Order: sequence, then structure tokens, then C-alpha cells
Amino acid sequence: MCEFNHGAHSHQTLDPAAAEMLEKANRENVQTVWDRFEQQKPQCGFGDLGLCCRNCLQGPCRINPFGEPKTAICGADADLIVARNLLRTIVGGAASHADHSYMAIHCLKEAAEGKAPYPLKGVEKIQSVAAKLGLSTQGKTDNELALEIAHVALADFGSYSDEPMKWLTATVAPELLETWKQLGILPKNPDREIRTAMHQTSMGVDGSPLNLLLSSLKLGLVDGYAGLQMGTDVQDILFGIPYPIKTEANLGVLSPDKVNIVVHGHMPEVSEKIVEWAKKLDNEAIEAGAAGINIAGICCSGNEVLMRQGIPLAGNYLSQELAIITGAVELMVVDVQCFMPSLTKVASCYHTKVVTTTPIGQLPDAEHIPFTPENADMKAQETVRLAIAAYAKRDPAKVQIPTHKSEAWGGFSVETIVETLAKLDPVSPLKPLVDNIIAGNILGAVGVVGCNNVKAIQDQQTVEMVKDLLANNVLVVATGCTAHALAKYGFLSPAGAKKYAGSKLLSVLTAIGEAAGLNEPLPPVLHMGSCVDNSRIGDLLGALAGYLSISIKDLPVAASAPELQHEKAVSIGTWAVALGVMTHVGVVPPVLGSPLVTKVLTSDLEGLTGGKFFVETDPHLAAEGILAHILAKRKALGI
Ligand code: NFS
Ligand code: SF4
Repeated sequence: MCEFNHGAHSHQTLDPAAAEMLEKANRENVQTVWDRFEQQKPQCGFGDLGLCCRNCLQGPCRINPFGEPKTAICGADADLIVARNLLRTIVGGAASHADHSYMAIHCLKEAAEGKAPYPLKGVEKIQSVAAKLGLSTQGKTDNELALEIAHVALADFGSYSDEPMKWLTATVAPELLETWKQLGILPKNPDREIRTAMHQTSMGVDGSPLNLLLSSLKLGLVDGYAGLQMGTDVQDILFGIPYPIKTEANLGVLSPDKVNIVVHGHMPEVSEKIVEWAKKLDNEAIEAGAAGINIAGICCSGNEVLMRQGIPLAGNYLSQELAIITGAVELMVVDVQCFMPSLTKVASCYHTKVVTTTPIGQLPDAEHIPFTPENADMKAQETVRLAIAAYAKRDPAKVQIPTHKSEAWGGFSVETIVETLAKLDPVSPLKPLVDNIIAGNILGAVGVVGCNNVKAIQDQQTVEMVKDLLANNVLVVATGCTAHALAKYGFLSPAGAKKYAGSKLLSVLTAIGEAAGLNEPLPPVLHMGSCVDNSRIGDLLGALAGYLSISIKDLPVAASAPELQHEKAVSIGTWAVALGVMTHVGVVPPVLGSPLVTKVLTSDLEGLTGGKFFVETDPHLAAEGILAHILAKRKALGI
């Protein structure tokens, strides 16, 4: 396993901790994602352009962008193949998010029925979600109401009517609903939409690229409301609404003398229980000779437990193998999404145990500890004890923990943001924010979200672009692995405001920070959570548009995924453009093989929803494009 002979190539990361671990991997002959990327080069040009199809067994078919063949065996052309592939990508993302939220709903139902050991911590959220769904709250206990909420969510998944999803219609403004209705993209039962889209893209069904693109928008809405919105609402009810909390980020958060457990994946049902039992079993770790138990997070599980528990972040997507390469991780527990199948191979070079927890997310050489909502306490104890037992096998000669770590604040839910602003204006909390936007102290706002992608230098596009935006007084909110990236370089701290924010933005952040009693400015980048928590950004945009009586598409805002890799990032982006938000992507998606699809996504779409994609791999040009967009929106508003 640890016999990989590294060639002479440079590793692509901005992160000094990651670079240090990559050198260690070289010395110890451990293969990483960067090595495998090198081995894949050159990547297939047809695939890169979206021009290959394997949807039936006559294929694979490829279209030559420079000549013949122009049509595939069945007669499909470049536009059709690209549009079909894109829809399948978005289906993949929407299915991942919808399944994630379904698991959370199942947990909520079991918890509300008293069958699962999860006390409902988000009591205020029960009330606000019930109100949004139009449920009467009178005379009902929190548990009764939560159960009713779970049933409304499940009813969306079980609906056989042609009515649009309840969760969607209860969340968005009537004017947006009308736009989506006119376009024929209001989703019904999310499971049915996912099935229909798979059918639509199979051999010999839809031959219309434009019709497929409309379905892509519809599946973007499935992602947005059956995935993100439902997921966040339900998780807040289960685990509590996040409030600002201070922690640290980067591999330096691993402890030299404690049992290190890394939570990785996406489901707080698992990671919250690990955190709970790590605290309860701390003394067992001490008895085993360690100084206690230290938990750190990777990817969105990291964001979830950061937001609610202040657990530090070990690293983002590209750093997952590197955490194990420190030699200091006793156990990494994963659930679903974004964990590399390579983890067990890397772990085999060290003493690290990898634990899988869900029926659909297993790894052949991992320890499988199947979690359910009912058995979560038992399984979490088993997992934590496995980590404690592994501590004795730690090889001090192989331990090297980078010292790099930065202060980072997380937990900026919409509830928190509104509460903080209410300190400035209790009657109309959004007014100070909007007034500052109108006055130009805040030029606009950008949600910078998404992943790392081995095709880009880790964190670099994100960091460079965000620096430019902040210097131009644009407020940034972040989620997902992008939030980790920004955390590592101090953007999520008050000191980051002084370092990166333009003077006007800094004065606003300082005023809000002082009003909130922080004695320091707010961080210039507000960490709003995991990728499902992009719904929080949607909620904030909806609230701002509502306050101003305009549409989201008219706000001086944009979205950006500078280093996206996952199908989920594409489906989230599609939801954002359906909302009317211009969405930058810093890695070129496989659509360039179709001039038609490229034109619709980057231009024509604006006439339908107000949103569009903006593809730019250079971070400075990306920032320029976003700034130009914000200025144009400001001009249109007359501000
Ligand atoms: Ni989002 Fe979060 Fe990270 Fe990308 Fe993966 S963890 S759900 S998909 S890689 S940001
Ligand atoms: Fe080729 Fe058409 Fe079959 Fe796709 S569906 S593999 S393009 S024949």
C-alpha cells in the first residue's frame, strides 16, 4: 500500500499545512489524490466537453467537435448529448441532497415519536417552520408539532398528486413561484422528478436540448427545496439553530497527545452523536494514556459540528487524506458523500481506523458500524471506543502534525444575522444592512460556496477571488469546503476584517461588531454552514428582496463556486440561477461541446429567470466579472 513511487511533480496547493503533509506522503510513499490526478492525465477531451454518451449499449458514442462524426449511433448530436449529460449530473446532485434530507426527516420522525435518542434542540425552528408550512400550533407540544412537520416533509416524498412540492411553495415568494410556473419547472414529488429525469435522458426519449435544459432547472429546484431547504430546516429542528461560535481551522487543530477522531461526510445525525459520546467517554481515553479526546471535522460534517458545537475544522475535501497522513488520527468516521474510496488505503499506512456508518456508504477495508436513529448512542460509543483502542497503536515516529491553524468564526444562520442586526435597529433589523448597501458602504454580497477540485490549486482561486471582492467592499458569505478554505487563511475572523476588507466594508463590520458587543469587527466572510445550508443564503436573499419589494434577480448579489467538483455543486448552482442569481463557476463544467447549451446557460437563461452561469477560471477576472455584475444591478436599482 505504501509503496507509491512519487514522480517529480509539484503538488498543487496554497495551504502550507497541506504542502507539508504532501512532502510527508512523498517520504512515506503514500499515494494521494494529486498523484492519481497525474496518472489520469491527459483526461479525455470528449468527456471534458461533455461529448460522450454511454446511455445505451450501442455506445459509447463520441461527437467530434472539429469534424465527423457529428451524430451518434442513434442520431443524437452534440447539443443533445451535452444537455442529457448535464441533466444526469444535476439529477445526481439533487438525489444526493434529497436523500440526505430524507435521512434527516426519518431521524426527526423517530425522535419526535420518542424512538430515537435525539432531544429536539431547535425549539424556535419548530415554531418558524410550522408557521411557514401553515400548521396550527395551538395546544401542541414541541414533539407533536415536530412530528407533524416530519409528516409534511414525508408527504412531499410520497405525493402522487400533480401539485408542486409543499416545502417549495411554503418557502418562496409568490412572484418566483409564478416565474417557475410559467416555465413549467415547478417540481412535484422530488423522487418522481428524479425518476422522470432519468427516464427523460435514457436512450430514445427526449431529443430536445431545450426541453432537457428546462428539466435541469426543475431538478435544480428539487435540489434547492427537497435537499437544501428541507435538510437545513429539519437539521435545525433536531440539532438547534446555529449561533456564532469561535473555533480554529487547519490540520494544526489535531492534537499531539489526545485521541483524534475526525468526522467526515455530511450527516449531523452521526457526527453530533460522535461529539456527544467523545465528551462522555473522555475519561476512558485518559485511562488509556491519552490526554483526552479531540474531535475535528472534514468537509460538511465538519461544518455542521463547527456551527453548533464549535468543533474545529481539520480541512476541506482535498485535505481528507492528508489528515490521516499526519499519523495522528486514530479514527475517521464517514457517512455519505465526498469521502474518497482511497481513505482505507491511506489509513493502512498508519494506525488509523476508518469507520463507515450507512448502508449505502461502505468501503471494503473499513470497519462498518451501521448507525440508525434508534441505535445511534450505542454505535457512537462503539466508534469512540474503537478510536480509544487505536491510540495505543499510534507510532510516534510517524506523527507529524503541521502547526498551521487559524481562528475562525462560524454559525451565522439567518436567525443570528437578523438578531445581530436587530441590535442596531430592533424594529426593522434588515434596515441597517439595506441602508449600507444603498449608501454603497456594502457594494453588494456574494455567496462563495462549493468544493476543492484537484484540477485547481487547492484554495487558491477561492482565496484570490475573495480578496478582490472584499477589497472592493463586497460582503462575502460562505458554506461548504469553501468556508473551510477561507477559514484557513483568517477570512472568518475579526482580524480578517482588518486585513482584507475595504475601508467602507470594514467600518460597517466594525459598527455591527460593536453593536453586537464583540468589541471587534464581524468577520468579513460569514460562515453560513454546510452545503445544504446554502438554503440559508436563499432565505437571506428572499428576506432582503422582500424587504425592498423587489425580486432576488434585481439584488446586487452573485454566487460563486470557484473550485467545484461534485455533482451537488452543479445542482446547487442550477438552483441559484433558477432563483435569479448570477452564478460563477471557476472550473469549466463539461458543456462546452455544445454551443447551444453553453449559450443558454451563460446568456439566454437570464431572460427566463434573471440568473445565468458565468464561467471564469482566473480568480481576478472572476472577481472583475462579479463586480461588474453587481455594479450593473446597482445601476438598474438607481443606487
Ligand atoms: Ni459540498 Fe459538502 Fe465539500 Fe463539495 Fe463535498 S463536502 S456538500 S460537495 S467537496 S463542498
Ligand atoms: Fe450512443 Fe445514442 Fe446510445 Fe448514447 S443513447 S450511447 S448517443 S446510441
